[in-house]
Amino acid sequence: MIGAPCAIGLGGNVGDVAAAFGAALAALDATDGVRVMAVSSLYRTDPVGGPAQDDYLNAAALLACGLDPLELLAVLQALELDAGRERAERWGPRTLDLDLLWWDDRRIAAPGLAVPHPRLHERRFALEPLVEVAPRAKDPDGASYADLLRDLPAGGVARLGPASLVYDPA
Ligand code: A4P
Ligand code: MG
Repeated sequence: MIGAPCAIGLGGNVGDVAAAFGAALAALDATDGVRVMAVSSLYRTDPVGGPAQDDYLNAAALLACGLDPLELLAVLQALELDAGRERAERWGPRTLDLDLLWWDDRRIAAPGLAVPHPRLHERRFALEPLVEVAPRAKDPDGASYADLLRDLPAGGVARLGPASLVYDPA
């Protein structure tokens, strides 16, 4: 399959988040022009920002994408809606957050889409799974995400188990 290497971050803290991750990745892999190439371990992470809230689960996936970035964002947002729809009223709006973290060597500043994700470099919960699936990825200025991760304070992110906890296509 021909497509640009890019990576998404998956997050959530309401409902069966691991199941939502698996369903979203299966749907992505079944989308024309998108292939899931690698999936990270599952991480339990301290919430960053926002109100007092439960711990998150986070993961990342490396994709090969023949869509353009705004088309992929639309797919991601539709999958967020699918995941949130069932319990939206009782549990609040978000069981699943799908962020486009990185797109090869591209920097994108479009209405509604900033790539690399503007807060990626400061968030261990996003960088750690990203580096797992794309260990040589660099930001468009040439800074290695593995190096940026090493410079972040430790803590707040615990690896729960292997990628098969996130997505097991077998
Ligand atoms: N948008 C712009 N660029 C992007 C991108 N690269 N990927 C726009 C995805 N969306 C992008 O997103 C708000 C708008 O961002 C969208 O309309 C889209 O056009 P949203 O998903 O509706 O809202 P959000 O995610 O709550 O907003 P925001 O500001 O993106 O929040 P973050 O930065 O995603 O943070 N703590 C832990 N431990 N783990 C987490 O996963 N996540 C958040 C959310 C906070 N704390 C967390 C975690
Ligand atoms: Mg988001």
